[in-house]
Amino acid sequence: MSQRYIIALGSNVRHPRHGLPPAVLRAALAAMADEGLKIDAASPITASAPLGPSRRRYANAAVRIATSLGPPALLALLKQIETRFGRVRRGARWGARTLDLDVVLWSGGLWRSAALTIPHPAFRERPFVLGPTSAIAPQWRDPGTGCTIRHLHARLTRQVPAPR
Ligand code: A4P
Ligand code: MG
Repeated sequence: MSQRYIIALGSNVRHPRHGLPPAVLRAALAAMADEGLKIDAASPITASAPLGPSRRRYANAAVRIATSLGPPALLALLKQIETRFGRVRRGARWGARTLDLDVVLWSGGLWRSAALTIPHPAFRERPFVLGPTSAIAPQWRDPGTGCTIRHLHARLTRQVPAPR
């Protein structure tokens, strides 16, 4: 259990069995625990407006986990869980994904391979990742910038004074 990670969870599609996105995230958390990941802390589930082309609102959350798995093995497990939650079949096409699990931070610091980049390249610009992460790991330092999560979150959400 020597590796620690922050995982961001997102969903904006209902699941035929689990129901609406917040319930999908709760079921995903249970699936992660079933797979042997130790959940040390879980943020509240928040609703957020979609970033990008989708029109449906998202449910987002973040969890702090402990595991003996290294980054590639953890990514494989998370992808397996994502697949189990399925892509919703819409007509002939595979539609939006029900569950997105991103590796945001790792206790080992930086990881860079073709399949996996840690910290997650976009997390510093995403309020729906930094908000939940700051609820469970405010003092964790981003190895990319040296800033704490609390600092990155404050910087992103700070109100810029209107020009006179
Ligand atoms: N990969 C590389 N680094 C990582 C990492 N740190 N964590 C690779 C997870 N995966 C990583 O991921 C594609 C490949 O990235 C993986 O197979 C892995 O090898 P993916 O999640 O299947 O697809 P993607 O390209 O990341 O597209 P995705 O997931 O649709 O985009 P994003 O960037 O993750 O954004 N708005 C709100 N409000 N809330 C959201 O949660 N999410 C998205 C999806 C868009 N808008 C949103 C939200
Ligand atoms: Mg993703």
